[in-house]
Amino acid sequence: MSDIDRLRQDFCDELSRIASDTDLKRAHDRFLGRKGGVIATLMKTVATASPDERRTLGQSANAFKTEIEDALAARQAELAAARAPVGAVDVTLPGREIPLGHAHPLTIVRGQIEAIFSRMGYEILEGPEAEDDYHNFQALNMPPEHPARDMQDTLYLGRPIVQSIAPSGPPATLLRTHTSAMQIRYMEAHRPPVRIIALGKVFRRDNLDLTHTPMFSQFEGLVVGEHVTMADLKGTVTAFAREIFSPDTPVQIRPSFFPYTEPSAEVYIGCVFCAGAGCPVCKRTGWLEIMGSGMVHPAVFEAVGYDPERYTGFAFGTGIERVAMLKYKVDDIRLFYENDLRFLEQFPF
Ligand code: 2NL
Repeated sequence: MSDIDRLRQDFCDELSRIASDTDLKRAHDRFLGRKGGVIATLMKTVATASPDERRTLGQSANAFKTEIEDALAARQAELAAARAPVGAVDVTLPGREIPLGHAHPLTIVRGQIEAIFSRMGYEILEGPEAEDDYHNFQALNMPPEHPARDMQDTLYLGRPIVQSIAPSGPPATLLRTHTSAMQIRYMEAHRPPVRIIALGKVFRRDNLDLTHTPMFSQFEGLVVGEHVTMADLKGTVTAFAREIFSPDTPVQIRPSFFPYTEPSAEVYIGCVFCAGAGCPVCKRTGWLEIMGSGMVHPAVFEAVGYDPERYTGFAFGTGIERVAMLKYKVDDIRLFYENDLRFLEQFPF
């Protein structure tokens, strides 16, 4: 009899700890399990008791069993009542994080370039990637035999390079080697004043290395008016460099040569890696070239029907990758095209 009282106390403790269906099953198995359960074991003891004890003991054991069954059933009903209905929203759960995508680093830099020149009053141009020989080369003072054409190896579509040697027949189409053709087409269609920026992909027969890809992006600016000078060119490229890099970026221009500008100039900024102290990237010079520029060659104005006696203008151009590499200190241009998320996820910063 005292054994049953002890087991009842045990059961009461277990019952008070039931908080889930798993707890409920564990208690059920422990007390009502057919093999080795508390009640099953108790019943075996009853069977071995003396005949006069067996009756009362049996009654108590059966009563205890019913007690357990009722208590577990009641607890099960309580748990079911407390459970949220199927499909209910648990408003206490933390929210699920939604991973946000973001722009490619070249898209970010391109957007910044567009914003800077839009604020300066420039119109933004886009145009076809397939061009003809005339707009890509000839109108830019690069006639068929001009040695400057060797500066860029061109990707031709359809008809081969023979076109430039045999100018009769349909014009050769090619993948534009610079964004200048868009500016030529704009000048053909508009009278001065001109203040435009042309951006887009350009294509060259280059092999892949740390600084070259056969396709890259360029931006070019062009300003034409009646009193445009080299001072305007220097002020514009300086303002651009200080906006895209930092307000205290040192800027320098040096003489250069391009067939479509005279005079021509290269634009340099103080090395972003060593702040001008000299390092392997700037080859110990403290300066990095960021773009080409110059005063528009009179032959270009002639080609688009502008009077070179009346109008002057300046132009500049560079790779968007080059700007992005200097801005974000990226040492390999191929990273922009490999779609490696470990690289891409670092932008913007
Ligand atoms: C470059 C790119 C430059 C230009 C681009 C230009 C465009 C027209 C007329 C005159 Cl429509 N010039 N663009 C001028 C100078 C430099 O930089 O050739 N880098 C090697």
